[in-house]
Amino acid sequence: ATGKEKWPRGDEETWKAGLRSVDADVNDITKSIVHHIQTSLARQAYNIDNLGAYQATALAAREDLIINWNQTQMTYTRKQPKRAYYLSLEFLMGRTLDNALLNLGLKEKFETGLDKLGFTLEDVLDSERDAALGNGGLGRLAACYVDSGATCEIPLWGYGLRYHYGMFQQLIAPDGSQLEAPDPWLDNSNPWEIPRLDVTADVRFGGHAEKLDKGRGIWSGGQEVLAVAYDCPIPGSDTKSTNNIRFWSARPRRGFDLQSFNAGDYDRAVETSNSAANITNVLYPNDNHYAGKSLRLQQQYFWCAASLSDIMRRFKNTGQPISEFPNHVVIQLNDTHPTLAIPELMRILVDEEEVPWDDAWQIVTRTFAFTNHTVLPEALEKWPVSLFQQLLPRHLQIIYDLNWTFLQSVERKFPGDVDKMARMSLIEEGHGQQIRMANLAVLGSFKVNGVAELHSELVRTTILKDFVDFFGVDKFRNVTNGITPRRWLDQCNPALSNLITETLGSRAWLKDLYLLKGLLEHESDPTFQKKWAAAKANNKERLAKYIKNTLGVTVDSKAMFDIQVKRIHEYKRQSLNILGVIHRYLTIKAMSPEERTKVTPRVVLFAGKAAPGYWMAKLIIRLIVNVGKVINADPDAKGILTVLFLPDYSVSLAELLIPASDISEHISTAGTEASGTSNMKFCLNGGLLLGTVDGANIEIAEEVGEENVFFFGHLTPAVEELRYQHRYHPMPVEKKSPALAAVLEDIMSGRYGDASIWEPFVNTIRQGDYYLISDDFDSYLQAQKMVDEAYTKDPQQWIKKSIQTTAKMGKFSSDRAIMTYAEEIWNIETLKIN
Ligand code: B1H
Repeated sequence: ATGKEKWPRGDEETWKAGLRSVDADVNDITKSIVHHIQTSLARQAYNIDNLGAYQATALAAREDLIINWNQTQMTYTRKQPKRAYYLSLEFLMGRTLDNALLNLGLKEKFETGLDKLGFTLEDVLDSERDAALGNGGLGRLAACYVDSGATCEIPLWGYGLRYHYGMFQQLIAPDGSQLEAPDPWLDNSNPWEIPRLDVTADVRFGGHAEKLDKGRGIWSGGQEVLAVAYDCPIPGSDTKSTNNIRFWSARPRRGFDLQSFNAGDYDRAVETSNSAANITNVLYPNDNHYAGKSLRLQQQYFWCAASLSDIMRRFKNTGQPISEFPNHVVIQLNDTHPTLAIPELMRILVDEEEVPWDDAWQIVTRTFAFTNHTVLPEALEKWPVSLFQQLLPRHLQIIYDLNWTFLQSVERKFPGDVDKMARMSLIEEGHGQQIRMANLAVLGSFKVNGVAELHSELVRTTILKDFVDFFGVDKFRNVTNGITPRRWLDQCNPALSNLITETLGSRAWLKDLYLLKGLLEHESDPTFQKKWAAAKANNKERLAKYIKNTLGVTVDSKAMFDIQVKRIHEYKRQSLNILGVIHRYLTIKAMSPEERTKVTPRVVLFAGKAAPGYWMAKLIIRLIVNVGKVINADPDAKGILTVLFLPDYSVSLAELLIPASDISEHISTAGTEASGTSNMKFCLNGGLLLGTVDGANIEIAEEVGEENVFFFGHLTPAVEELRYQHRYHPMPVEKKSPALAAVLEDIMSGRYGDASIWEPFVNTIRQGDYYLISDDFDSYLQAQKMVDEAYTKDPQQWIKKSIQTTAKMGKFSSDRAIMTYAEEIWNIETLKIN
């Protein structure tokens, strides 16, 4: 017991004593917190709850951020460096307070200050809601990149949308199904945003477009929506450099449609105003999947148009001629979602700035760079031409004109290759034409990159091969993803971070992650090994406590923690994991009590959301939950196998789970996971990796040594051939993998609920098996066996592997990634803020 069970106390005496602290800095902090409670929150000083204390603490910390923010922006304005803009429809920020305090170097002082006022920092930090304006890896990557941009002192701003509702909250029904509830994250107000009600942009939708001479046009009529800016300061670590994400919020242009209002049609007037505000209402919850909704296209244009108008205004303030634009501005497109920025900049230059068409295209194609994040065909964005005609008629004209010139140049380079022309065209013909956003993004960008070596190679040789032939290979690069070690080690794993700092003698490794190599000197030191193991044990106990509090389940924190957390998707193969779990269960059931004592105890943890419309993914969740129920209730498995699905995966839950893993699973079908970034997070925290030869797993193995990872499964080049065989020469599962056949039979026996529930899932494997579960199953079991053996037979060797893994993860800092963008793509320099 800490003696703080009855906190927050917040009684008058504690507070008054707190305000008389001897440390002047701490005194300033307590004063500021109390000041914000009384004036900003308008609440009485005593008997404040943790939420109130959090809000006041955030407002106090925010002042330091804003001072640095102002200093940074002033320096940019004065020195006019080239700036980079990261356009992302998703920023999966998670919580901010802990990160802000750490980056400002004020965490300990705030902890003391809060303590003096009767609060624990831990409870206060826990009162913050996650900002979940993203789906998964792509959105979290954007958050890591702005962190690194500020830390590396790069003039980098993010542009996004201020959704009123973030990623839905996931609930698990009694029958194991996923339920979704809205995430009204702004309900308690957001202390980290600064409304800029004076920073606005008009965005037009609909109306009609007329062509003038020389490629110029006029777009008029339709409906105008107002974009209002909300700024979110992004502090660097141990630097004053503080960058910005500008989030746009939609407001009706005039509040009401005055004509209808005066005509007495109040309902209709309010309706238009509602439809405008709808644009930034909610984040689309699809990961790696294109849904083609009109409102989504409106979100994309609204955000691109507002951001470009803002960027253009800032550029014009420099007084430079428009031809200088690409020397001052570079725009990184986070996937194809912001591709409309390309025709929009063209429209601004040609129609509004009266730049000749060819000169305008020169400017555009020196401004944009494009990151592709997936090769899955179902994720490629293609918008119906009819929808463009209705919402963005002028952009449609521009795209047609660009396509006309482009296809002529393709014809000149590859005369008579009509198939190539058809594949490369910006327009897909068919029942109703569609605009191919990836083709447009490639055409309008000077560099295109994938997010891991294998993925970039697949981009060059498969989905964008024609474009490589046309533009030359130099345009197509790789920038392997990275993660910020501040949040993903220092903040989420204080036990390990402190041990590393103590061992290396400074915190410099947090800004130069290759310094972790210094840990290798100590890998064989038994005292160090013991401390290393103790940190992991501590994190496992912390997670076990959370599981007890939320699910009421006791897990043995001495067991091996085997974790798979990510969006639920067939290509990520949570199915393979749960089928393997059933195999393990059947094996245990077949054992004698004597044999069971020799089994390595395991806790298998799953978490992740399924897109609400992705039926099969939701069925897989249901299977995991129900398999867990049966196993956890079976005395035969007691103490050796526990299986849990933790609901409502989030950044904050990741921060709890990742430091607690002994082994984590990254087991996508080869060639499908572009990179993965949680694989990096687990390994940085000393968890070992069990995975396929896919995405960034490959580069992780290169760095930490293949002897430290557990690889299995077919390789990328085999996938196509296997799929062909499934189609034309199918082999029964019974023949291919008797082990898998037994598992499928067990599922269909009704043990986990009626067979009719699971039949559609089992059929995906028996018929077609697109994700190659049956091909990889035996190899997966083999790898799992090696994991068991390595963990049990030589625990000391396992600790050594864990140390080596962390020590060799230097490459995967997002600082390295962002510096690669700066140097190799953006041609931009760092700028020290004094
Ligand atoms: C990734 C997406 C994605 N790739 C469409 N593609 C979306 C596509 O809302 N949409 O329409 C949302 C997300 N997300 C992920 O990006 C990859 O699957 C990961 O492998 C990769 O690590 C991550 C970051 O590059």
